[in-house]
This record gives sequence, C-alpha cells and structure tokens, in this order.
Amino acid sequence: MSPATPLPTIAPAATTYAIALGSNRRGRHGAPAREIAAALEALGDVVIRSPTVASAPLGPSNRRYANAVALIETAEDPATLLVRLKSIERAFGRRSGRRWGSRVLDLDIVLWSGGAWSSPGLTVPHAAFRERGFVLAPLAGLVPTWRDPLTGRTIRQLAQSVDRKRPRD
Ligand code: A4P
Ligand code: MG
Repeated sequence: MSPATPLPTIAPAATTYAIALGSNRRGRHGAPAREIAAALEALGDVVIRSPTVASAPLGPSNRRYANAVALIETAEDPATLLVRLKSIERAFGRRSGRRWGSRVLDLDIVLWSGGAWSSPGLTVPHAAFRERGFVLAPLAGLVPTWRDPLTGRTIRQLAQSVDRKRPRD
C-alpha cells in the first residue's frame, strides 16, 4: 500500500478588524500620539490606518485624547484577538482601575469582517461605537461603505448622524 498522501496544511483564513486606539496619558514612548504610533507597531498586520486625531474627553477624565483607527488582518477569532490586545495594553503600562480613567492605551475591537460576535466579556461591534465621533470620523475615512451588521447602516451614515448631533461651538 502506498503511504498516505499528506493533507495540505490549510491556514485559517485571515479576517479584517477595525481597531480603535485611544490614549490620554504619557507612557514610556512619550505623549499620547507617540503611544498610538508605538501601539500600531505592536499590533502588526496593519493594512491601513487613519491619522491620529486629538479629541476632547468623553466621560469623567479631563485629559485630552489622541485617537486613531486601524484595519488589521489576522486569522485570530475575536476572543483570541482581545486577549492579545489586553496584553499589549498591559505592556504599555495600562493599569486597571476606574472605568474610563486616564490610560496610556485603550484598544477596542470596533468591527469584524466576520460580522457580529458575542462571548463573555466581548461584544463586537463595540457597544458604544455608534455614538462616538472620535471612532466614526477616522473610520469613515478608511471604510465609509462598511455596514454595521446590527443596524445595516454604513460607517459614513453613522458618522454623519453623530456629526449632526454634536453641539456647535
Ligand atoms: N469589551 C467588550 N467588548 C469589547 C470590544 N469590542 N473591544 C470588554 C474591547 N473590549 C471589549 O474595557 C472593559 C472591558 O470591555 C474589557 O475588559 C473587555 O472585556 P477596558 O478597555 O478594559 O475598560 P475601559 O476602556 O475603561 O472601558 P470601555 O468600555 O472600553 O471604555 P471605552 O468605551 O473604551 O471608553 N474620550 C475620547 N475623546 N477618546 C477616547 O478614546 N475613551 C474612553 C473609554 C472614554 N472617553 C474617551 C475615550
Ligand atoms: Mg476599552
């Protein structure tokens, strides 16, 4: 009998994620915008990224944020990716503490090309992204026609409705 032909190794298919990055505290790389740049290096597999923008804090913190959004390609499922994001946050010196406290680095999974995901401690799309201009504006620059799997609305539409609600100064 001839030896069995080895099965070809099939690599799991890569999927795309939109990751929101935020920082409002200096860390070992420097000011928040430097932390964002270093975090993009640490993430790896970045397909495209937005510019880093300064934004007023939403919530109790009074320090301004640097925010950016990046698309990454990886074969990790959302739960596995979240574990990696949390370990990057720890490596950047993030301490768990008050929710919404100042942080060197916050990494959130905003969207996944696989659609919706729910597991203990993780909901994708991110539960609050539809109300957040500091996520939607940079994201609309990258993927304006990507549809939110829950509402069916495009990122461009979501960004426009948040923009309309924003108080004018
Ligand atoms: N979690 C559930 N779903 C997700 C997801 N899709 N991505 C869980 C990431 N994490 C997710 O998050 C708390 C827990 O949410 C995680 O352990 C995970 O299991 P956290 O990052 O540890 O804590 P947090 O950041 O204090 O809470 P949260 O809810 O992530 O806060 P946000 O929503 O990130 O808000 N203002 C400006 N201008 N810019 C900002 O970036 N960020 C915040 C933090 C507040 N205000 C801001 C900004
Ligand atoms: Mg977070």
